[in-house]
Amino acid sequence: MSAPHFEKRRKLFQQELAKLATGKILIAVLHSGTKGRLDQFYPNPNFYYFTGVDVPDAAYLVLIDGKKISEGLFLPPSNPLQARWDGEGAVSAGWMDRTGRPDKLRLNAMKETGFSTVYLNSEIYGYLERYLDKISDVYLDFTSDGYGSSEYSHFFWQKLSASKPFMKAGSVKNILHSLRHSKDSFEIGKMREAIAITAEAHEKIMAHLRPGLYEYELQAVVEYVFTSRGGQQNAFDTIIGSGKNSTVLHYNRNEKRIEKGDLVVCDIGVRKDYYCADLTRTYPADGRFTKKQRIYYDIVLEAHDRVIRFAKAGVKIAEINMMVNEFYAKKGVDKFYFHGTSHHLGIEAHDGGNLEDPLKEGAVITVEPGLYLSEEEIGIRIEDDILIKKNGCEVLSRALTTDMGEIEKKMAAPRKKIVI
Ligand SMILES: [Mn+2]
Repeated sequence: MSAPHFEKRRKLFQQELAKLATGKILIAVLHSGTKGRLDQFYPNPNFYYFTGVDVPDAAYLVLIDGKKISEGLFLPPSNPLQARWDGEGAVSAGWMDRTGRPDKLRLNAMKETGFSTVYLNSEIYGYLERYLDKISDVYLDFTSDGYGSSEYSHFFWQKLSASKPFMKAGSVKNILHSLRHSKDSFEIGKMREAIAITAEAHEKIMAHLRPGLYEYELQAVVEYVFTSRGGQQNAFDTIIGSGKNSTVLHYNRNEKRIEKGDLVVCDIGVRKDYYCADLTRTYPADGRFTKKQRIYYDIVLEAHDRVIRFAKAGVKIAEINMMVNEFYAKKGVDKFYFHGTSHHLGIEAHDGGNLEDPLKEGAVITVEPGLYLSEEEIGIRIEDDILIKKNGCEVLSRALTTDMGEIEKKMAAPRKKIVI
């Protein structure tokens, strides 16, 4: 946890909420989510973005009361019995003695998180009781896109609205999208790390790929790299689609034997220190592209390069999509393309954001045109991650080649055996 980053973000969030309050009393609550019994816990991205706290059953509350803005972090209690199963959480609520002195656990939580107000999670309703009669609006995280589940917010709302039927619920979705749109240098640094690991996994694919391997064997190579470089988890399920499967956008069964002549679409990404990479390359199984594959690869690569020349602050993702569609139409291949070209990338593999909002400096988006000819078993997608700048963009994944000649050169090397 690096408290200053998170505190700065919270201040901006509070300023936006204060605008919404227009003099009324308003509260906003974000939840970290719950942990499935045998699942790895992963915090709700919005909650994490503002707190840096990675524990289940926690909440972040903001109360706007005129000029007065208060915030609180609600944490689970320390539970030694549970800790024998799940380990002790990074922080827990601890308690205050009767004179209002925090104990060791609470002091630790305050120090680690940078919050001066830490409560026990079960105190949240009691805290709200004091204001319930005066609050008219409750803002909750009803975003359902991406990783964050809004389940907890719905539950919370049900409970609140049962006792206060006239209360209005609002969603913090738009505020979150706009705050998370531009990445700061800390975030971009993290994404560079995730991208470097993911690019390395692509290099390993180019060293191992040959006909006769199963798609899952390449998946294992990829995820070996991710895990052994300290990745937390996959940013999304690894996609290794060969032959016909290369034409299925989110194919992730990875169970087919790779045959001679197949194209292999590899759409992969690691999550490292909470930040994601998302990189796709398309490789020929036997190291040489066929004539026909080259024709379509060239078209996809040209679409990809055009977007990279076009992208800069002020451009909308909707305009990028349109540009690619028009280019494909001119080439007569638009019927083989049926997805968007770009999405935001960050704490989530698909960060939220409106396609019609002009991109700002510091936004990180993917560029991933493709073409999918299912009858010919030709699926091609080339995806890079770019950082939007004032007058252009930086390709964060530039080190990973998109060039057919380069790919063939690398794949001409003797094939590495998968031995672990
Ligand atoms: Mn993508």
